[in-house]
Amino acid sequence: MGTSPLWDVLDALVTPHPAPRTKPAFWAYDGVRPLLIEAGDRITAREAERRVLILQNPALPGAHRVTDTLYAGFQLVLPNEIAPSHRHTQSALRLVLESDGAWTAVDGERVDMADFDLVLTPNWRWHEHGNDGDRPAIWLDGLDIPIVTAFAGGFAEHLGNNQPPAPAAPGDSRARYGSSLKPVAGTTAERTATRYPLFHFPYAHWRAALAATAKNSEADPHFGYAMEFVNPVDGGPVMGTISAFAQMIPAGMTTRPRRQSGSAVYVGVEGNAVVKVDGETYRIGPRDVVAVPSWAELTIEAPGADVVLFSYSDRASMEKLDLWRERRD
Ligand code: GTQ
Repeated sequence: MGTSPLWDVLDALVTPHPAPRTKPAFWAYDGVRPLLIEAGDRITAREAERRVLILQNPALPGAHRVTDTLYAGFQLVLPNEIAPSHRHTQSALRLVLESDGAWTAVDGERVDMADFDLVLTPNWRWHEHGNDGDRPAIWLDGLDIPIVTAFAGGFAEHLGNNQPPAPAAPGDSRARYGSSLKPVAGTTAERTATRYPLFHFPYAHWRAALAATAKNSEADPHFGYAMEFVNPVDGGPVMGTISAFAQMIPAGMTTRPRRQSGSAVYVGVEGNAVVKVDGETYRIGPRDVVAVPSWAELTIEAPGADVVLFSYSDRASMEKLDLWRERRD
């Protein structure tokens, strides 16, 4: 009567270490790009609302997840198109892969998207995307959809008859929050409507920070050089559920094996890396994507030139729930 014996399933339910349902996986950008361009012939951004090819983890096809907890997709916006404004409780980040004139507007504030810029659309912020350039714009969407689904916490609205957000000056939030400064608490310039006021992290800035750090310190054996993108308001993760990182592995280095209970998605930015995930070996160049499930053993080698990677993970969620652990071998 609506019950079942625990003893048959206890070992499967309470495991000695994480037992992810997804597995290590790889997507070559050159393989997916032609499909995305073909999708551009078949459906408009407005019809699709978001013209995206979802990265399906091969262990869970149709589950719309790249790892157990994370979603990833390649989004295409063609010249003169607009992906219309909506908002949802799912938090999203975009790593720009190709753009010459694409933009995202968050609560009415536009930012231009340049290659490898990180753009956030945090929980419940209105966002639309457009392309004022002459070439297709493509970026990787990283969302917490499986996390929000697990909590049945999804809400969404289309702009429809809602009042559009008042237009804000382009770059305004970066001016207020993007220079290691923030408006003094309780003054009128403070953005109190959001806990995540900064949503644009230009590649030129984060790349320079990584280069300067690498110049002035020794590479860490498990990371090379790794930096976390932070919310300037509190120094914490960039969004409530998702953490984001930039990493450089200097030429010739192989990182020591490492595991973390968080799952992650890595994206190639510069150079060519040999990435090993639980015994699977992937060669990843710029714009290629690798899924690293929870507790998979990860090493990264830079056999030729310096390697630069972007990654995002569920660490922000897991730390809040006291579930995050790592092991460095
Ligand atoms: O751009 O708002 O890949 O809402 C999936 C859901 C992108 C978006 C996705 C979304 C978006």
